Amino acid sequence: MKPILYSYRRCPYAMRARMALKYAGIEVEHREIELRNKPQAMLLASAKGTVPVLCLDDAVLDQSLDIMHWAIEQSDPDGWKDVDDVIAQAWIEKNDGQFKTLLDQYKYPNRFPELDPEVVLDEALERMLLPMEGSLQGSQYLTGNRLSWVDIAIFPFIRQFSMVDAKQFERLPLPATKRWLAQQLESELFNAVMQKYPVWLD
Ligand SMILES: N[C@@H](CCC(=O)N[C@@H](CS)C(=O)NCC(=O)O)C(=O)O
Repeated sequence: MKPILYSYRRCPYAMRARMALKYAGIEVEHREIELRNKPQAMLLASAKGTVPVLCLDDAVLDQSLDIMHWAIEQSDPDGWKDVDDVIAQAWIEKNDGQFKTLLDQYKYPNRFPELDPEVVLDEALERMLLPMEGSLQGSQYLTGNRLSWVDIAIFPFIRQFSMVDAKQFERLPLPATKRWLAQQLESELFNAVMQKYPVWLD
């Protein structure tokens, strides 16, 4: 039986998992969910109620990074795994930690009336976007001159950031980051995982 993937099209965590699964050539039974109406079958598999969730014969993976790592353990045709673990971990912590918090603050200013949007943007620049820019000016990808799982894990979050206010993003001094982002946005892999599915119901 194929693994079952519970997913939500626009979720950046689900996107990174779908990209890794597709890259590894793993076919899944895709179950598109609504966050407001999660299927019981998904909650039975993983009570924490976040997507993505991958149900294997003998395990349930309910963290997007675990799904990515599992996928590239099965097959890694272009050497995504071939990275310095310390550097990889540092980027992931930056992204999934501080940057994700700032992204939510930037995206939903109404939920954070006490915060000054300009300060939020400055922090996002200082803590993530400018360090990324520095790195991407030195090499083509975040961990060197080859695409790795780290680029794929981070890309959906930068994409989301760039879409909050596209005009503002265009004005930011991030040429190398924009090149990196555009390359992923145009990739066959990304476009393949953005296909639309009807909502799956129990
Ligand atoms: N640490 C989790 C986070 C996943 C996550 O937070 N996903 C969001 C959607 S982007 C979610 O399912 N939220 C539950 C909800 O909104 O009810 C992972 O990496 O898989």
